[in-house]
Amino acid sequence: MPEAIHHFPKDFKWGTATAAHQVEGNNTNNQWAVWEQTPGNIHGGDRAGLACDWWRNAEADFDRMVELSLNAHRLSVEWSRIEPREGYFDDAAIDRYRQMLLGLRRRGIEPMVTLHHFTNPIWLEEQGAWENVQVVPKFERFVIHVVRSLGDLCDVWCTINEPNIYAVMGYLTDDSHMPPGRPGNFDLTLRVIRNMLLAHAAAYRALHNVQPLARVGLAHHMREFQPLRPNHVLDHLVNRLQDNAFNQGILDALMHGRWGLILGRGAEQSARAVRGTLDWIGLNYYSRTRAYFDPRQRSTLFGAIIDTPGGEMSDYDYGEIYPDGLLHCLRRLARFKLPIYVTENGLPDEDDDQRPAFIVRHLRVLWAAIQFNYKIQGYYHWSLIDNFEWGQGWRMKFGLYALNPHTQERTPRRSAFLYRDIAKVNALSSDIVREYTPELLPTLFP
Ligand code: IFM
Repeated sequence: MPEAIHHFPKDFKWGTATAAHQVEGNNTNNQWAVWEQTPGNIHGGDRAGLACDWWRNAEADFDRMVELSLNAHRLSVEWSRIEPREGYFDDAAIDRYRQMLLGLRRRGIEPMVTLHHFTNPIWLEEQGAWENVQVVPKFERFVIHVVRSLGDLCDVWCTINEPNIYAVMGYLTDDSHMPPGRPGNFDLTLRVIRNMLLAHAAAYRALHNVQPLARVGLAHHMREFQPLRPNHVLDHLVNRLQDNAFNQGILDALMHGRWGLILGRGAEQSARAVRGTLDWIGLNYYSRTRAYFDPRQRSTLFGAIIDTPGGEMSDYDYGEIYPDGLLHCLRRLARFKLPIYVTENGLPDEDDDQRPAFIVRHLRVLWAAIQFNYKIQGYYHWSLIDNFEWGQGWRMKFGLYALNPHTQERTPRRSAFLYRDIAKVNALSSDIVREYTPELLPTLFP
């Protein structure tokens, strides 16, 4: 049979994504380092510790990116290293990030730098961090310092990673896995998201003032929400509300400059400044969630969420594998008429028995979305290498490469070769599918 090929656009970015605290090692000056010390906060009592040792030698993993034929990488800078005390900026930290960015560029890998990915300097945490609107000028000052120091080496900036996850995991969910660990605070959750969006908007403007040609966006985590019981009117209603609070409210603020029905609850600041503050939009997509009506859940608008009963789950029930949801989310983002990056997509899968099909199925959906002329410019797989998965510690293995955190030894999983073969030819072909996921051939290339 002749080979059938789904080509991706010329100059498409094939990358991986990481975050500072999850890979750098020895980050001791942020709120996570404190949080990790309390028994019960992290699965198995794990700590980030040396992580993937990137502070000393990220370059060895940059070489691995080259081996995988990647041309992009999304990494984050650690605020608590760059501004360890309020108003004091550490040149040595900036120098290390300069080396990293140069290291990527010399290897032909375009860096995308995230400016906030879950971690706060301890001094900021002590001031209430994102609960306090005073964070906005503080973040802006930090961003100005970073772009002045690194702007010659980076054009693509991601201001904030997943405001909704940061807020929900820190302030809403009962089985809270994230600091400050204050579940059940719906109004505070909304306030934190709003402050993050206001800070994003201030950062957007600051970045452009310093670097007019900067391309600035934000990584929005979207889940596919569906009512648990398709014929249950109240499930539909709470599903809409949950989707609005988690997915759509942030998009409305960015597109229209208004908080909307739910995100606006108790808002003191206007959302007008947030409007139009994107040069691109990033999507972190992982899974589908079901919402249902539960009269006991007053604090979450009478909605509760679970995974689809009987759904195809990844390791440790991290989430349901649902590639079509990627298309649905991209469709919503396409309304911005802006370039879109899939800034994260992946799953925990230590033995790599699900990841090859996960990658192929999601990339097939991505290719289909491109055929609709959605302006998708790149895909960043989460992640290059197993890393410290926050409250889940080291047990969830998201890497194309397995890491032994004790010896720092890396071993490529089969998915690494699959992803390499796709990136190398900038296409998903029937030959690749036949080699790595033959079971998908009849459905993808009938
Ligand atoms: O590891 C995280 C990342 O920091 C943010 N997005 C989801 C990933 C996997 O859970």
